Amino acid sequence: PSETGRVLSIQSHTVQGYVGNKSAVFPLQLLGYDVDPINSVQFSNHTGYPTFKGHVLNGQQLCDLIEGLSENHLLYYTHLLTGYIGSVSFLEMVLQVVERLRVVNPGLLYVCDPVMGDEGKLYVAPDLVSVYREKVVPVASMLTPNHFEIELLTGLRITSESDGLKACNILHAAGPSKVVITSLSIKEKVFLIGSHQKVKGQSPQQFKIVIPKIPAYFTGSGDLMTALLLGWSNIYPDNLEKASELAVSSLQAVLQRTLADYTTAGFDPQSSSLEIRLVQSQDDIRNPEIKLKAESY
Ligand code: PXL
Repeated sequence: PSETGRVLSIQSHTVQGYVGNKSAVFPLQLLGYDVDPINSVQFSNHTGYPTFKGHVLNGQQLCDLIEGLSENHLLYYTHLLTGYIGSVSFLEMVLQVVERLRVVNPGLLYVCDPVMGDEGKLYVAPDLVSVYREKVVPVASMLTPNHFEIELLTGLRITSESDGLKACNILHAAGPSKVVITSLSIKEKVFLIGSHQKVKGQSPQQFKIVIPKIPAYFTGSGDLMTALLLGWSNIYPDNLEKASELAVSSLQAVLQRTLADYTTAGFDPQSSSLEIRLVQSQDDIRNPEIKLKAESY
């Protein structure tokens, strides 16, 4: 394993519960990273609850924080991590942050979860889609879209595994050397598909992991997954298969514990989305047992 790193994580903060930075910072710290969180929003709770209160950081306020770090020569990071972003102006400022971080460290890796929607439904402003496609994809080092998001990014309708692989190739040609489709639903099955283009212009190494379906809905699980993929793919930089096996195995352990805890408490796991049991799962994050294996294409 190579040395671990310094991560700037620009994501949501919720007072209660685990989404955004609340589900990414602690796992990365457990894996040995220094993590500096910038909270893109501070809300009482995630937006899936009946109500929420709080404040949104705007692009200028993000710029102010970066300026403060820069003035004190504190802008050296090995990784930038972003998840849900609510407006074009904030996303445009993130693009400027990528540029500034790469002036300080040209080798900075940008790990981007292009959060736009799920299961055919867009849950961000439609004008974000073209900014992700045209400006973010070209500067990202690793992308972690879901099924719907990679369709939006590539314009391909994906109904087979080979469509998924083709979509990864399109993204590689546009920028990122690592693409992980975190969930692809094909004929009642769910797959993770990973693709690592080790040399620009050459064909990527591609693999799948079959993912067991869990009968519940979890909020923040995607944010955790991207953080784990960053964490493990930096520890095993030439082995995206192994990094993905570790990340998926950890995530499954967290979700299984969450489901078991809610069920034990007499709660119907179908009735609303579940807050992940992150703190209780630290052994599964630090030291996951690989239960799900990758199959190469
Ligand atoms: O997990 C994505 C996410 C990020 N940020 C906020 C959210 C959610 C999901 O509900 O509410 C504020």
